[in-house]
Amino acid sequence: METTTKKIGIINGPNLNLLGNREPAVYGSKSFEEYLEALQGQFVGYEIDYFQSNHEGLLIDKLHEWADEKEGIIINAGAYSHTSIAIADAIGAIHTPVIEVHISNIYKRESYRHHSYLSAKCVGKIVGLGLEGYKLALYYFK
Ligand code: CA2
Repeated sequence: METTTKKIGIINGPNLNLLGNREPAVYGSKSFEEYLEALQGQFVGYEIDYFQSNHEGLLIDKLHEWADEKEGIIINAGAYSHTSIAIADAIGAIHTPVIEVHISNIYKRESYRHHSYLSAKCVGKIVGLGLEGYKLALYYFK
């Protein structure tokens, strides 16, 4: 019997490497690597690749690289979501469906976090559900 693997990429942007270390009241107390390990156990038959960078251009390079490789991409571009037309353009330029995730409820926070340049280029967006947002996005790609 033939088995297929679903290839999904998760991209986290600036400061998300600090998850689990600081601001647990806003972002929780688990590192993303810990969370990802648990996710990988729950999503058998998935190949989930993870990339984090604090640099805008590297996030764009990864979107280009994964465009033909992945069936779906989940992105939390952090604060670049609110500023980066370049990342929005990169998402708009690829055919792979992209889901935007935010750990916190950006609409309950400062008004400058309410707008994301990425949202209109993504198939959908999940906000405010903590790290579980990434899991829900994975279900979409099932
Ligand atoms: O809620 C989200 O996921 C955000 O994308 C997180 C970004 C923020 O700029 C967005 O407005 C909303 C910030 C990520 C910072 O992550 C930290 C994690 C732990 C400690 C400090 C920062």
